[in-house]
Amino acid sequence: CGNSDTGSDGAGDDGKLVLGFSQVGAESGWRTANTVSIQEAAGEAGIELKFDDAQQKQENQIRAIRNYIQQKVDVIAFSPVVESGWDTVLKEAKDAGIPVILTDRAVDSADKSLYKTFLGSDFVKEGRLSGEWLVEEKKAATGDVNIVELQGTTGSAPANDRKKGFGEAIAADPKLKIIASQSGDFTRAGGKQVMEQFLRAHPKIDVLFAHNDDMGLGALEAITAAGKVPGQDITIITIDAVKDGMQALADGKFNFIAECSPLLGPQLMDLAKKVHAGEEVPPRIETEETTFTQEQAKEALPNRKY
Ligand code: GYE
Repeated sequence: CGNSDTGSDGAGDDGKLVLGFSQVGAESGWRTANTVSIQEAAGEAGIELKFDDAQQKQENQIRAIRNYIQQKVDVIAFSPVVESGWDTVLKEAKDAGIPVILTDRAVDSADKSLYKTFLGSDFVKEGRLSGEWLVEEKKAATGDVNIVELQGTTGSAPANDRKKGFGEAIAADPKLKIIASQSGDFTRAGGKQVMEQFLRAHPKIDVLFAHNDDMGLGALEAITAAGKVPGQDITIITIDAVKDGMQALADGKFNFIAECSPLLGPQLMDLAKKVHAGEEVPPRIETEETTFTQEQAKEALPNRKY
């Protein structure tokens, strides 16, 4: 066709919409389920997916996005590992006329025109629901309730927001005290290692709040090795509700999980088609989620897909 001035129709050789996706990494069960959801949904939607795993490094994500711009893909989507530092590369995509969709995690850019929409969870709410459950659970406790916190990746939206929501909720009861808080980078190995340090430094730990299941699962090993009974000596709250987390909850090792759904693939493909067609999409699309107690985990577990 003679419309050479737009020049950016990246449609694949077979006319398929081409989506360049930059994934955070493979740090957790949540992330694995998220990647599978995106790959499967692309196949079902007839979208050609270019996929890059950034191994939890922002510089790798920026490089992947620049590659997608150079390849003139139709749409770019990514899950930003941290919140800050995206304006330059997002501006490059905008100047190239390639629409960008944020999935799962947000950026803190003041210029909202740098992306079309943000699809993902309300992380502040997940933290708040976790904190509210704890306030109720420890209502009758006498004396200080010592909490240790395993944070997600430093500077990431879910770590910042879950910390905030949890902190605001537990402020309702002054006996609930966070005595230590450190990043375990959303991994099992990180959770185990930091929990070992916490246990060495603090003889009385009543509660663990882990920003995801995987860090909580890693911490279980450290707690057991220290001769304590998880779920009894230490109350454990996590976020995500992936299968291994739900199993630990049903087994009585965890006490509460706030769900965070990784199944964003189908909605993402739908949005990619819409923004490519120049249709308006809502600036924010929130994932629907619930929470689980031990009893609820036992019921839900047999049908849990991921
Ligand atoms: O909770 C954690 C993962 O960004 C919501 O990243 C996601 C988080 C999820 O590593 O398990």
